[in-house]
Amino acid sequence: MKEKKENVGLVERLEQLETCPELTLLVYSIMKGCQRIAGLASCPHAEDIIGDVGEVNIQGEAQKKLDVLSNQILKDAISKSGVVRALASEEEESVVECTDGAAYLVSFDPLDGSSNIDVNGSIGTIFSITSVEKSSVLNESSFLRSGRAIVSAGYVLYGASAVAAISVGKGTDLYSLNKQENTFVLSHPCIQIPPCSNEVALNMMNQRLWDDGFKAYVSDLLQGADGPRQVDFKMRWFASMVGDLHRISVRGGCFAYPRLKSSHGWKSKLRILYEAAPMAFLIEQAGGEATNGFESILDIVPGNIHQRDAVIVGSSEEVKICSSYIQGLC
Ligand code: AHM
Ligand code: MG
Repeated sequence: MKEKKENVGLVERLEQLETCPELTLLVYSIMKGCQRIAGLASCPHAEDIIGDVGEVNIQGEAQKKLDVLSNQILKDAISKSGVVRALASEEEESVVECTDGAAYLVSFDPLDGSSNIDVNGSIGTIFSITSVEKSSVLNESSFLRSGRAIVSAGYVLYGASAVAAISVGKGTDLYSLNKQENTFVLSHPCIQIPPCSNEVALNMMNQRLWDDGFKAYVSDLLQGADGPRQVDFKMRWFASMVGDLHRISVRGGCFAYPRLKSSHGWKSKLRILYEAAPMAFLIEQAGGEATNGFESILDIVPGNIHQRDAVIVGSSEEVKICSSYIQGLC
């Protein structure tokens, strides 16, 4: 991974990448909102921030106070930028219209991994941006495009320190938040995820619900050096996609949240628009791969804004191997 030579701020880096001014303004506005969330996340004992709101969101999940606050902060930051036609959030039932005739749509998960809020664990924000015809009619279907339409995506991890990954389609850069100056500075330009890794991120407690292909993949991983893979694997699971994908961005690995058997057929946990597609964009821009086991995440066109799918993402060779098992080829 290349180390930075001098302090390069977010806007300067976006200008280096010849990003158009409106998109630079939008990414900057989102990151300003994330800086506010980072401030809130770093004072976890404040009573008005920790705990449940007592409401359930559109996903059927109990909303945390920090979920609600983060959603409002990002809605404000995005709509005040003046360059966004509408936004879709994991915490909002329907799309929210912003500025008439503006050029961009933003989809985001304001605070992913919210089960970690109360325990000071990894949490993060995920976003993606697409362009929209200024004169087109705006409705939910404006958001229902494949991930190939993404022009920029990013995540911010509110961990031991706040770090971010951002791509405007010219590689993926890592940033860290300089708390003294309250700005994101470039830490690692154009990261490249190693194609192979012996670290996997998955929730073993779902084993009984996996399909046979994924069961066979994990069974071979568990045999380590004594099995067909001939190498010992390590498991890492933050229960925070941003935390797990940041580790993978830095040193490689494979994150897998496969589909699970339920009484209503197969179901998946992660949302295409807010989690899977932005992460797939960032990881592909860094040389990794992302699939639902059968097709590239970036080729999937969601049927509604909250649609979910299986996600296998990370080091390219390991993602390919995992997909082969899911397809019954191993
Ligand atoms: P959330 O958006 O409700 O926080 O759920 C998404 C999170 C991911 O960050 C994480 O990878 C996964 O859910 C963890 O799921 P589980 O609790 O089933 O291990
Ligand atoms: Mg989420």
